[in-house]
Amino acid sequence: MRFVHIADVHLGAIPDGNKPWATERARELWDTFSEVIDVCNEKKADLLLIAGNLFHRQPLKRELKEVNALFEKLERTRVVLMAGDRDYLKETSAYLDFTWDESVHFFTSATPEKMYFEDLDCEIWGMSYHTPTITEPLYDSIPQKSRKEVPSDSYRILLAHGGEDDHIPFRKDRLMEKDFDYIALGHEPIAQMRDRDRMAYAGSLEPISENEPGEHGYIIGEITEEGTSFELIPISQRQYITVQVPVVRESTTQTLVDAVKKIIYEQGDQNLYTLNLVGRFNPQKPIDLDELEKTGNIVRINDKTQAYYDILKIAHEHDGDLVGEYLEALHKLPPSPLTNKALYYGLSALLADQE
Ligand SMILES: [Mn+2]
Repeated sequence: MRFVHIADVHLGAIPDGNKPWATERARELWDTFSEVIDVCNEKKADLLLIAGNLFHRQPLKRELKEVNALFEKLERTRVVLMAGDRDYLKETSAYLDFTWDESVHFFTSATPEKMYFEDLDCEIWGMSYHTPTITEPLYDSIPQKSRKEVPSDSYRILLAHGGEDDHIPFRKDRLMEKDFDYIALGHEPIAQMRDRDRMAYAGSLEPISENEPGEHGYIIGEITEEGTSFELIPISQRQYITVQVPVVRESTTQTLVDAVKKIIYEQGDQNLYTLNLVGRFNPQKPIDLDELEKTGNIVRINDKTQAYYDILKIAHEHDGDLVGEYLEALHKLPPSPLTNKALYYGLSALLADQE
């Protein structure tokens, strides 16, 4: 039996809402989800498991219709889905009175229940969030596979979301003891998997913030008599990448713009970048961060630079005045990172004062 597992698709989100690429990103979430539907057909998947947060917020009826139209394209794949902490089933949720295509199976219960698919000889356990937080360890109540059940060799899958204090805490090893052939998890934004666990967090399908670096995609797997195997297939259209940009005394805004352009060229101009500026800048050549930000898809610039000062030259020029005395006082202290910080921060304050 072949399955595709996704989670945290976050349809309806507008990632980096104040950035020029936000609208495009919002659309890309839909496009990539649509690609997963094509993958299910190409790979002849039996199951598409969606482990919560298909939507980033309460879905609109029109959005459910759009999703359902995509599900209708599935040739043989059955969809099994649940509501997560973001698209939880509140009383007015559009999920509740929506009529899905017959290929779609939605867990609406607020506690774990099971579905059985006879043709696949597979039982699937799941539930939906009815509130944005759930502190009870609800998955603990799932019984172990009954040895008396006939056929006892049927496959067993769990579709689950959370795993931390406010979102249904559970211990992975305890869940594994319940004889699942695969546990399809959602909630963690970055994919996590260990083969021997037969469980995985798919991670968000497309990353929606700089806190979700690295590759994103869907998990494809197979359950056979021999066991379960699965892997993450990256499919996201963009990645968040953090780069260190060294700043030296000779650096100017233009040399940094050129350096960043090169990095973006090498690592992909579709990607979204956080720049960490490190090193020492020349106070005579301050870096124009606004100009640097225009270089590409820059999410954020963290300026961790310090001013560069020619200490000997300044000491000579300021012999006898306040700046000179400050340098002399610090010179008497044992060298340490703290002294060094005091030297640069103090100097920059005193020199600025003199201008
Ligand atoms: Mn979540």
